[in-house]
Amino acid sequence: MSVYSDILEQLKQHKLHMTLIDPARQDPEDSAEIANQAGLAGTDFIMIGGSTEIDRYRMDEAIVAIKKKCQRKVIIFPGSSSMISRHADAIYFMSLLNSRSPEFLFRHQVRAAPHLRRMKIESIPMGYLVFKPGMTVGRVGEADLLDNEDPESAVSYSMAAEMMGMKIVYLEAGSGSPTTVSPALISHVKKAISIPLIVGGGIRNASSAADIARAGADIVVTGTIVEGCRDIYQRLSPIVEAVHSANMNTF
Ligand code: 1GP
Repeated sequence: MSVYSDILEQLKQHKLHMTLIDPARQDPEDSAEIANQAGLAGTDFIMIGGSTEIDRYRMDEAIVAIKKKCQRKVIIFPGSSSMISRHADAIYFMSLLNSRSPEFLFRHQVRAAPHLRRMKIESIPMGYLVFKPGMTVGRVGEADLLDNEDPESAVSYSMAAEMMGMKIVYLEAGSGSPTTVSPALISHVKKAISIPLIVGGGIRNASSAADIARAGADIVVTGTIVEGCRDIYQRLSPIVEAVHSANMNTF
């Protein structure tokens, strides 16, 4: 089964939690231990990537190590065209739709496409939207940051993503953000599209994760909270549980 079909199948049962691991922040063995603990805590998929440029060799090392310790499927969340690996199960083939730069709209994708085709990696087309404060991805990705107070723009971008054939929309506040995308805005976007909606950035506890899932996020992503954390299982379990038990009112 393709990873995208697997996501859709699992979404019939409950909302999903994904754990983002940035391979630039620790060595491959530590990335693998994060994945192992996150899997035990019930996370549904591992996303690997980030805004710091790293090469294919480092991606390979991290993914091979993760797959030895964790049964979950690994999806690349690339920050550039060099962040690809044949060891991944899939890649979000994403366009940062509110970027001012053609690099992040389509040029990285053009550079990566022949390699991905050769490696036969499943590509999942994704519309990626970055909100204030945006953090590193907002700055590096040259984003015209979207605003929680402007749901109309977020809805228009999300509709455009779906109409262009993208299979997922991702609303991002930026890794490590002090705030999240607001539940009110998530609810507007969810009503406007019929493809799965991912939300991430700044989610640090079960209550925030539950609010975001209840508002309409089909998939909730956390990353920073497990970095450098001694008890990943205890930290993550309540968040995963909050997402899994959120009402299935929207999908
Ligand atoms: C970043 O949405 C993800 O791309 C996760 O954000 O690191 O703040 O959890 P955090």
